[in-house]
Amino acid sequence: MFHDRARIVVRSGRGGDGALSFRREKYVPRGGPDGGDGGRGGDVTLVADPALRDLSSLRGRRLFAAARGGNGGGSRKHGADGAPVELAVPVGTQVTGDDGGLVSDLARVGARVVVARGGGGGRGNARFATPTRQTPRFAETGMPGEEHALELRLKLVADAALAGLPNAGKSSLLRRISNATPKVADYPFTTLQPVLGTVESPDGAQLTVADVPGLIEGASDGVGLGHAFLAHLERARLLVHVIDGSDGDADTRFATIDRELALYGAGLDERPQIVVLNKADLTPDPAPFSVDDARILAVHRVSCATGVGIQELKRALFALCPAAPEVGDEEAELPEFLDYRPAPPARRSFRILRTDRGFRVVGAVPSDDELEEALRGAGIRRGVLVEIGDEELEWE
Ligand SMILES: Nc1nc2c(ncn2[C@@H]2O[C@H](COP(=O)(O)OP(=O)(O)OP(=O)(O)O)[C@@H](O)[C@H]2O)c(=O)[nH]1
Ligand SMILES: [Mg+2]
Repeated sequence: MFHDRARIVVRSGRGGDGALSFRREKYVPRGGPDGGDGGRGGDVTLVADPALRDLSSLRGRRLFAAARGGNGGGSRKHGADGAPVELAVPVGTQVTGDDGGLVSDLARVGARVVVARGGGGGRGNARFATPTRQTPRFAETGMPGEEHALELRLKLVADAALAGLPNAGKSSLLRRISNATPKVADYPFTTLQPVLGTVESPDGAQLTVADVPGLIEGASDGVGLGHAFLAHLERARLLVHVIDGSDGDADTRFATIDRELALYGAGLDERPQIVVLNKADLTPDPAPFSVDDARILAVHRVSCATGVGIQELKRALFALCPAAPEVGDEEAELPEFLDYRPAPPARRSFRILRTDRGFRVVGAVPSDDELEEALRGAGIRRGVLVEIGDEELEWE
């Protein structure tokens, strides 16, 4: 099975706590503060890996959690950073967050995005020593990690994509022009999952072409295989509309597919097209194709069975496929090729310090709920003292 969707939960590590510690040496009655800092919590990062075909490797598991940072220790010992988690996803994976908004689009090989940022480590009390405060009796606790529910959706990245009715000969064409060997058979819906092929020109240029399942009238209402797989056409800059041209019905077939492209949306009905009238071997004298449309850059009559017209079509593909946007040309790339938007680091308007009596809260606390969550995260227990401003409370 080809899985182009997955739902996962990612959780970054909490930062380790800073240590509250004083130097103890023989014959030194009152050593200075020497509590080290806590380590950073681990991040969860997605990386676009060209070796992956689809999202099936993420489907067995739901939660991906990075490790928490280690606590600081005495003698200014720093806690270890929490081990990060790196998840490989196929190139073309789009990530949507809890609120349904696009978080990131890993459209290029090696693109990375941090989807859950590890919490910062707390500072140990050694860092709070000043000439006027030589024995700071507090240390910061670590910052919390983040947890997000994400939906991953693969949209294949191809230069061109084949579209057409079942049995038109799309897979036969991909076999003819590329290194891919999708299944071909004389019944509709032979192709059940998208296949990518690489087409090479004599001078060494390459184009990737996607073959997707056939579309039929009503696909937008779920007829046939539906049209969800048209997501794999969204990034293609050129559509190759394959039509069985062996009888006089090519114009009607063109219109049927065109309607489905428009109903799907995402601008598919505005893409430039090459129309391929296939199965030329079956009719020596075919009816003309008479659709006149500015999107149609060229019409080619071919036979995937005999190879007639295939070389000319390949040349046209290289000549007519619109150039890829330049890497770094943000205006051309965004929003379609957006591939990195870092999640903002967790920020808080207050901090929680560990003291030798319990906890102390400093800064502006937005709500009781938030404070409670933060104190729980810092490991508070029943009966422990919490100082907030001049107030002293006992945790229940
Ligand atoms: N005579 C002839 N038959 C062809 C030609 N191209 C494809 N076919 C046949 O048409 C049938 C369908 O071909 P496919 O390539 O599987 O068609 P498809 O468009 O990929 O079909 P789906 O995957 O079902 O959407 C097969 O039996 C092919 O052998 C051609 O140029 N001439
Ligand atoms: Mg096919």
